[in-house]
Amino acid sequence: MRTTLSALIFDVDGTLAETERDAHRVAFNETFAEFGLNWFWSEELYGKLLVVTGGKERIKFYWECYRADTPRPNQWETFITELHKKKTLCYNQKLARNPIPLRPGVQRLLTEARAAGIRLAIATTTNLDNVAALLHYSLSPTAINWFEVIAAGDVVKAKKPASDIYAYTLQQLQLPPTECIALEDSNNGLRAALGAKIPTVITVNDYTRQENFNGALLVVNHLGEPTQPATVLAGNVGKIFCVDVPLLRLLIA
Ligand code: XBP
Ligand code: MG
Repeated sequence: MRTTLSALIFDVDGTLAETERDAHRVAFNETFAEFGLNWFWSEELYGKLLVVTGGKERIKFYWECYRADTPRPNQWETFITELHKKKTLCYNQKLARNPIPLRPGVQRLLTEARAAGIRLAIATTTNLDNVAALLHYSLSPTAINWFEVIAAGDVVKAKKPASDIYAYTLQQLQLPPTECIALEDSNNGLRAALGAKIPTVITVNDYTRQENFNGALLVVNHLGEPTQPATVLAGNVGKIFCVDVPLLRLLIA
């Protein structure tokens, strides 16, 4: 019996759009300046910090491992929460001013999946405000309604690479993992999806290209457009032009 493809579950940062370097990183730096912290996350340093998912978690990690010399305020956790609230505001304002384009093939695949009656969901470490802003400014003001489930940020306790966000998404969709495909860009994301037993397609980007993607169904440079073919980096599919619905159905059949 063939397995049905019932849902696609998308990661956001690095998968839908290249938000990390030019939007999240910039928003963190703007916020540090506003809070009087003489910290600056260069593109290179940010690549190293991406090992930790979640903005609040990343700030704490940097403080502990790179800037133990910066005195901690009495209410450290509260300070980090406030810092992160401001960062979210900066990020949202930034996307409103300069929308980050979706990666090749993202809009095409979302549109094809909707037309084929495949359900859509999001499983991300970033927070809901950021997801809503990206969808609004980079896809369409109503695109948030395309997704039946948006599992984001602190809705689960343990962020990726823990599988909690994917387990939560499956539970909301009421689907077994074998009827879903996750789309991710990072090793942290792959581990999270595989931890929930969801077959996973990887679209690499500059920050994640060198990571380990063992266990992925397919690894490509991007999802591909008819005018911008995808390159297969790993996976037994021969030459393809795009990651489309028929290919995804074949991959899990
Ligand atoms: C995304 C993240 C997030 C963003 C920042 O990972 O790690 O931390 O960088 O978002 P993934 P917040 O793509 O695997 O979901 O500041 O809102 O946490
Ligand atoms: Mg990602």
